[in-house]
Amino acid sequence: LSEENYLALCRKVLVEGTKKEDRTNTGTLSIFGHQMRFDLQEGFPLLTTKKVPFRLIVSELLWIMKGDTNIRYLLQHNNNIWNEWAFKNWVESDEYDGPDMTDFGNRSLTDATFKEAYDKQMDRFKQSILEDEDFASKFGDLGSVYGKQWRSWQTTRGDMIDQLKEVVEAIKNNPYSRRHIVSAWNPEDVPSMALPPCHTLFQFYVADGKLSCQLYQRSGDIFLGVPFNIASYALLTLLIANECGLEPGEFVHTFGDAHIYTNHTEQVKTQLEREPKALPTVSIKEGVSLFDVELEDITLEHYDPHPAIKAPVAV
Ligand code: UFP
Repeated sequence: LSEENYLALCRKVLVEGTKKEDRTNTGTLSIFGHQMRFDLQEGFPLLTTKKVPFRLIVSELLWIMKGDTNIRYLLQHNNNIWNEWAFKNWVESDEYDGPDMTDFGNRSLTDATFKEAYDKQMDRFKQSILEDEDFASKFGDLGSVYGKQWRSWQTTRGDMIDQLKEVVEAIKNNPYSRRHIVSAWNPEDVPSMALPPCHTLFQFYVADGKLSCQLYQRSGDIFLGVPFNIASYALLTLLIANECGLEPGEFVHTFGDAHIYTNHTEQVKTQLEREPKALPTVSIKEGVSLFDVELEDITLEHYDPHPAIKAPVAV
């Protein structure tokens, strides 16, 4: 079972990981350089040893594929995973008139009174993004995130490159090329980004009528981020294979710094005690094109995971 590859990574990092300080001051166990392979013919690699919320993965991926960088679309689909990054723009702006929100990520984890005030401001923020278009364009936009780099990479000539569209054309017209690459890492933008892309670059490969994808992830939060990331790139591979008339092959997941946050180790151990089950399947509505696909065109079937496991996010 390919889920074993993920569980093996967890075990390896618990045993061999080096204690390493990190940007978030949480502390991690970390290794450098690792690779997992998922055979997409075996099933869809959504972990079964804990429940992973598939609908959030789909709406985030479609958002990126549309080239959208504003959290409004995500909120309209009840997806809150990027909220904190936009919220930060607002609370640090002149327009913000609420209580002080400095270091809201850490404080909301440790201070219950602050958490209450934070939740209230966050609700206000979400409401304004959804109801007020001007507010949304001012504070909902995350700038040079994945949607921008995949669909409208800014060149020095002043025009844009649609990397996703170009790679799909290349897979169709010249499948055996060794240059099917999309890069999210734009060195010009990195210094001004709150969160430089974790998914630095990915490459496609066609052989025997199958499309494979390899991702280079520079930094992976093994417990919280990575299960999402596996499913997201597996889904991207399925969608592109479907568009190009190919069968899905493998998803190869390569890491730079793969780490378990020290406040996730108990959760990881709980997960490791569980027995993986058969993987679910994902089906895409017949005849729908890659650039028109909507949430309701993608269906997850036979997903019967162990229960979700909660853990604090390091911000
Ligand atoms: N992270 C992931 N996957 C993601 C994502 C973030 O694992 O898709 F957006 C984690 C990796 C790391 C943190 O723990 O978020 C980013 O911090 P840094 O930029 O310091 O690597």
